[in-house]
Order: sequence, then C-alpha cells, then structure tokens
Amino acid sequence: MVLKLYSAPVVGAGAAIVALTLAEKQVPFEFVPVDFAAKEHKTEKYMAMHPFGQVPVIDDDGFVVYESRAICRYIAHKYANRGSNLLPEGLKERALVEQAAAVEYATFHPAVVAIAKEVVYKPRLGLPLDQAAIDEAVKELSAKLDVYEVILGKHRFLGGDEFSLADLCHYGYAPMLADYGIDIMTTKGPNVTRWWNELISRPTWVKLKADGLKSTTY
Ligand SMILES: N[C@@H](CCC(=O)N[C@@H](CS)C(=O)NCC(=O)O)C(=O)O
Repeated sequence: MVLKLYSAPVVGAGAAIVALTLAEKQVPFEFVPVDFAAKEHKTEKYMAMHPFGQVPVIDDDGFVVYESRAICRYIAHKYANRGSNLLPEGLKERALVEQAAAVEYATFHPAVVAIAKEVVYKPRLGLPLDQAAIDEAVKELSAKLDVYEVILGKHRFLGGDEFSLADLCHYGYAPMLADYGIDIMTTKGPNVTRWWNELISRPTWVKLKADGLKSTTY
C-alpha cells in the first residue's frame, strides 16, 4: 500500500520537510488532507495516530510515525539506496550530519519559529503586529546565522560538502521569511547567502513549491 501523508494542504512547517524528503527519495505517496477548520486533527480517529493531535503523520502500510524530523529520518533510512543520500554511511560523516541536524532543531528552529509566530501566524489570527517582538526574534536568529556563516565558510553544506538531512530540515519555516519581508537568509553574509540560495533553488524544492502538496507518483 502506498505511503500516506496526513497534513494540512500547505507546503510549510513539518509537512514541507516530509514532502521534500519524499521527493528527494522519489517515494510515491498519497496526500491525505487534514481539515483544521473542522478540527479533524483532534478527532479520536486521528489522535489514535498522533496523540498530540498535530500534523504531519505518515502511515506506511499500517506503520504510523509522527514528528516531522523522525518521519524524515525513517524515510531516509528506509530508502537509503534511492534518490539523494541524505544520511551518509560513514560513522564520522554521519555524526557531523547529526550534529548539524541537532543544531537545526535546538537552535535554528526555535529562533525561526519565533519570527514566524509574529509575522505569519499572529496576523492570520487577526492579532496586531508587535514590532518589538519581531525585532527581538530577528536579532535572535541573526546571532545563530552569524555562527552558520563561520560553519558554512568551512564546507558547502551544514554537515559537510554534501546536501543532507541537516540542510533539509531548514525548509520548514525559513522559506516563509522572505515572503513576509524578512530577508535575513540572504543578507547576513556571503556563506549563508550562497548556502540558502542553493537550498531554495534545489529542483525538488522548486517543484514542491510550484505543485503544492499533492499525491505523487514516480
Ligand atoms: N514538532 C512537530 C510539530 C507539529 C506541529 O506543531 N504541527 C502543527 C502544524 S505546523 C499542528 O498540527 N498544530 C495544530 C495543533 O497543535 O493543534 C513536528 O515537527 O511534527
């Protein structure tokens, strides 16, 4: 049975990185839209799959996984020999990719989500913009990107010279920033700018953004 991806019908947050992993690995999947307005993610049936009542979730022939980064890892391992190599085989190479992936989740992700909360989600809820909170959140991410600038001066991608799961996890929220007038990903320094431009022009990402979230065959 084809893998099912449950998500709201938007290329953003966890669904973006899961769909991108599936594209990089050329894994066909059925997209199952979850209706947030109808609170479908809080129904007993849905919460049997995801006890926190969130998206995304995958159902791989009856095997259910939630938490987007765990899903990406599962797909990267299961299809290790197909598509892009997102997790290198060598012990040390793998450790460096995992190091960069841990930095993404522990450091980059909270900083970028803080901005998204202010500029993306508050306006959607009809709440006024809080410029001081936006400035503070941007300052926080800027400090993280100063360190990325040094790291990316040593190698092409965050975990080494190859694109990996560590880079891939950055597509959750950061691509939204420019859409909301925050150009931090391409104005910090030459290394971050080079890396980010390479990420956002990756063909799998360009296609996913253009096509939106939909069932895919290869
Ligand atoms: N760490 C989780 C975050 C999941 C999450 O926050 N999902 C949001 C959508 S982006 C959601 O389902 N929100 C609805 C809710 O929490 O009720 C992951 O990466 O999968």
